[in-house]
Amino acid sequence: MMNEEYEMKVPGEEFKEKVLDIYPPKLAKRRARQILVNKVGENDEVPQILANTRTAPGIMTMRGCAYAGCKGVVLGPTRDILQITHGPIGCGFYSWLTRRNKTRPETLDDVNYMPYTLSTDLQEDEIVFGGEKKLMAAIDEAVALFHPRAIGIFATCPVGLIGDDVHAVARQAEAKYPDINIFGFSCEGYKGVSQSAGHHVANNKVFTDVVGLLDKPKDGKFRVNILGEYNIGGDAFELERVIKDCGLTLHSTFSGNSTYDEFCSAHTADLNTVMCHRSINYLAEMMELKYGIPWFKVNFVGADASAKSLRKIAAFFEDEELIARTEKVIEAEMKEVIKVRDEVKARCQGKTALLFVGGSRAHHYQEILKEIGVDTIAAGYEFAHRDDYEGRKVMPTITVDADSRNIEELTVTPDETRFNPRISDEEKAKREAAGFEFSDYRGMMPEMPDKTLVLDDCNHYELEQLIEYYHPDLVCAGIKEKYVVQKAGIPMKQLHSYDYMGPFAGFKGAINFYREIDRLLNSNAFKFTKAPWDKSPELVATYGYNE
Ligand code: CFM
Repeated sequence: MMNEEYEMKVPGEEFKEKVLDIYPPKLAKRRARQILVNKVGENDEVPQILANTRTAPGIMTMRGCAYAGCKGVVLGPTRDILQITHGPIGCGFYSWLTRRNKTRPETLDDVNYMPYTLSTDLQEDEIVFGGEKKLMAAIDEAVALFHPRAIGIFATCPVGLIGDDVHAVARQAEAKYPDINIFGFSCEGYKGVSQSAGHHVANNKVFTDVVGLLDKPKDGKFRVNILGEYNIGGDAFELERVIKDCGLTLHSTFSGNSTYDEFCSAHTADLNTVMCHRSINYLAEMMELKYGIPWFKVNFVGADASAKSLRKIAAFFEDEELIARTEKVIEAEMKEVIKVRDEVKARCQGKTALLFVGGSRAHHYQEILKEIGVDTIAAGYEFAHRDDYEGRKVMPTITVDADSRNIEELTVTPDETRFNPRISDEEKAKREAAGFEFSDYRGMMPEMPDKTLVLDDCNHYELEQLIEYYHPDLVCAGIKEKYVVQKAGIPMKQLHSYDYMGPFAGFKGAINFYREIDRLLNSNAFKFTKAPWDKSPELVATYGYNE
């Protein structure tokens, strides 16, 4: 007799049932809305996912905190804004370059604060009696040592809990040092459910206190900003090279290899291209409203995606010479890419991967893996919102809850003197009708095959279950996952810091990535690993929880 139940079940559904089984009923019900078997409709409709909500206490989440999203992610890669962490020393120390965001000052005399980490090193005394004085003293000390032009102050959890006001201290400090732009970020770790809240806090402050301070455009006919590119492992260096070759001027990168002046004058560029929409779509949107700069989504992970993005930028400017030059660059770069790709693909074709990364890479890296024949069978974001999964078009239908209401939504109006729409509404509408997409992104799920598994805020228990169930050839995630995966005998690539490698963006980056994945997939090293649980018995327990 046929086992009907078995015959009917899609593997993803079966996995989901199995994994939810261990949770208490209430949590299982919630997780059931965060673990989905993908299904894409004709117009990109996908199942609705529950995202950007609190992780259940006790779960070993892969997420980080709002402070990490603000200080570590968005502001961290600028080299000449002096950044002071107001809090215990650990917060500053662990946000100090572990993400491998690089920078390259133009001359040896140029300011670079990135090799330093500055913290107020809060102690019990300040937790009891307040830390504002210590913060002011830290600013005095930093000014005397470094003479910076701009200082950012970042609040951590305890600072918020005891009620220190980083903004008030910033104002006092500015009165004392009128030549220095001093601004605070309310990015206490608990401010939101993940890093994502910190991105938004950072975007708001950079927009109100930095962008627009310097009306000085860079030279060049086609001036482009890249938003959401953080120069991990040198990604921005590779993009700078290619963009220059095409004949474009890179005005400002937010924030890989960037400077304060580039932020201040970013509003003078002709176009905003958005790489990681999750972390910075707010700034793109606000700059369009205030200054009239249009934006669209690009992706420089993968050689084909890079070529597509460059073509889109060239098409935007409608300049024959630029278009021809861009095509030439793509043609020249793709020669080596295709050579390596073919060689690597022959060895990697048909392998499978699981991808769990922040808020855009779990999507972007599926494309580059596909280029060498590696299929992503399950993927998820740590902290993305529904639009990152389902497409920007669902944004108006996203419910705002108490946690997201925590973050200020700025009301932005056109700048009285500097609002200058780079293209008129009619022109924009005309181009959109012809298929050119502005202010949009498609989301991860519409680009994943049916029956693949999508998990929001995947945790360590679920990752272990996934490995056991799917036996993937490769897992891509972060440092907290790395050693568990390797102990299971599976190669693991960190897609946050790239471990020790990079760049992975652009054409040369794609070649680096193909080669790295080839080495990981086709070396037997991890199969020889004996995990501790293979050597000694594992303790098993069940929740003593009853509804
Ligand atoms: Fe954007 Fe990022 Fe990402 Fe992100 Fe990040 Fe990162 Fe990331 Mo780690 S900004 S959302 S908060 S692409 S640090 S460079 S790798 S989780 S997927």
